[in-house]
Amino acid sequence: MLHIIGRNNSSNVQKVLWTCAEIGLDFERTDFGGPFGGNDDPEYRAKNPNGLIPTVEDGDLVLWESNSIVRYLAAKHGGGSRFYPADPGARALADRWMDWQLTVIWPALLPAFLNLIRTPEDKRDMDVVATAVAKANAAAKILDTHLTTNAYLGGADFTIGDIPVGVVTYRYMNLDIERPSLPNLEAYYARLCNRPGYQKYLMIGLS
Ligand SMILES: N[C@@H](CCC(=O)N[C@@H](CS)C(=O)NCC(=O)O)C(=O)O
Repeated sequence: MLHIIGRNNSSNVQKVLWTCAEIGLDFERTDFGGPFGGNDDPEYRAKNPNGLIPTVEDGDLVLWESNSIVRYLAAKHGGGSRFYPADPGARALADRWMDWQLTVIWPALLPAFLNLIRTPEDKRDMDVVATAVAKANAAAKILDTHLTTNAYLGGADFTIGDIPVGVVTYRYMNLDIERPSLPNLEAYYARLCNRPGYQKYLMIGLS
């Protein structure tokens, strides 16, 4: 059975948990990282030299990098389905949003998340938060525009492209920040909130 190593409030672990729910894959999970520690254990570093979570074990295969894990699980269990399109063009149109999540929207929002959720109030740097929110709002407008003509990021269907950005969308929508008017992104978020896997693994609050 697939073994997922990582605490369940980690955005990168949540990508993997939600993917398993979408493709109906059973797994076991071990709490790890954050308050659970273990990141620097030599045994863990041998599996994941970054010392970060998640790491997954699938038989003899040991894999890290959450988006690569999502692609692997989709290919193994959902290859050719609408979730992971076989057509290279259709796949790339979805896949690009996974890279965009890693390089654009999450680096923009992360400093706000860390300050507002993981830092005691008297130690927060609100200038850092303001800069992060401005960048995240700019990225969110790109999403909102894309969603004027697409129900999901890869087009009409829910795909792998929605997993990483959907995880960030939960954080963006639930942080106590000022957002511009984003009607298409709000409608998209409402669609995600109807998905059982999103309800189970994302809608658990921010911590
Ligand atoms: N690019 C990596 C980043 C992994 C990462 O930064 N994980 C964070 C949690 S979201 C982590 O391990 N933080 C230290 C910890 O939780 O102990 C991935 O996508 O898997």
